[in-house]
Amino acid sequence: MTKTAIITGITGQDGAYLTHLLLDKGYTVYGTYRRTSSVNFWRLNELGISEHPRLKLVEYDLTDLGSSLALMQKAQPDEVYNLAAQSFVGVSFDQPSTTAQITGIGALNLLEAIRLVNTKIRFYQASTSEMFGKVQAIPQVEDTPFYPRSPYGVAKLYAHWMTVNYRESYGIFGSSGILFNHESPLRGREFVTRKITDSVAKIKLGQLDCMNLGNIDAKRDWGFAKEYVEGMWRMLQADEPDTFVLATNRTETVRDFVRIAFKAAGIAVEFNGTAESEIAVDTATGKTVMRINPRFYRPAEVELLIGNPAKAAAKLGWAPSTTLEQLCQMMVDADLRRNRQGFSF
Ligand code: NDP
Ligand code: GDR
Repeated sequence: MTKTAIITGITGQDGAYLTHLLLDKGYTVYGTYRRTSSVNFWRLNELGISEHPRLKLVEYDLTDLGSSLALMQKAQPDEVYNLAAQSFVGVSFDQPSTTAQITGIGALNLLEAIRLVNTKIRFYQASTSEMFGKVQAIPQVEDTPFYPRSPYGVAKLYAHWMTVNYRESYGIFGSSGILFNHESPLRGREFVTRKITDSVAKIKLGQLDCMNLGNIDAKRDWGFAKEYVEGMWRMLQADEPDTFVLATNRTETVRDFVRIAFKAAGIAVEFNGTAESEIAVDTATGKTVMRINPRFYRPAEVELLIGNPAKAAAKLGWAPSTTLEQLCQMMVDADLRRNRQGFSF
């Protein structure tokens, strides 16, 4: 029998990849987007699925419990993937209340709707390595203590514990995926990897002289988003609901990512200076192609993330396979193509 799924946040990176995956598996997908004056489905268009006959696009506000109830009653889904969020850590410091409402209470509204409409609906919560924040162990695993360092991390932690609580209180199949950073050519340009690959492409094409970054000492565990949405799906096909880390178990600094991205465009760089005066110089031309701008520093930083996905490997058969160099090459190539065409979302 074919299944029906709701995916909240279909206009985002993961929403697009997960929709593609579920449509391929024969699902009917209700993809939610929020009302704005100009909705943007560029990611669904890039994947060629925006007009798919089994994709139903529905307007939905996840801060509204009534909207969540109506959605659940209308779609009668087998599975719900809650990907919608105010997902940008930097913005969460400027908009902490909005972030709490969308990223925290939004998940609760969906859980409440499942409790009231049909407790057999399976629920996936998009949890995050940002919940580990000021890390208490290296590498981080499912039972590493949490210590969030931003309003976003705190809101996500609330949603995570609500998922666990509804599992234990009402027997709802609620699984929480603690996903480490995952990137792709569909990543938003406000996030550091895509900001870097888009800037590298523009510098290569002579459309930009230099990029400005914040803390390039931060270390992240970066994987490929397309592989991570497969892990989300596997979590809801398991016999029992649970919490799983998805990560690559490799960590690099933002500085390393800059170097790898320039290399992917055929440009060698060297770094000079320290702290706020650090720059990256194109070794062939002597031009400065990256400088630090403290505007991009955060009030509190997550310095080091590295996750061990051994539990997901053992219980879900999930493992990442794309290396950081391959991922970066894919992103730089896509941004070169888009910027050559004068199009870059
Ligand atoms: P994106 O920022 O690309 O997408 C977020 C989605 O949420 C967008 O579709 C956005 O819609 C939607 N959204 C935001 N606010 C609202 C609202 N008020 N009502 C309805 N929808 C809203 O995120 P990703 O795809 O990268 O991430 C997916 C989820 O996974 C997020 O919850 C994120 O926090 C989490 N996560 C992501 C990781 C990553 O590395 N990518 C790692 C761990 C967790 P719109 O287009 O209108 O803004
Ligand atoms: P993150 O991703 O905060 O890890 O959250 P982001 O790419 O924004 O930052 C990663 C690291 O890079 C540093 N940095 C900069 N970041 C941005 N955005 N812009 C800059 O110019 C810049 N310079 C340095 C940051 O300080 C940080 O240390 C992402 C989001 O997708 C979350 O939703 C998700 O939960 C986590 O990943 C896992």
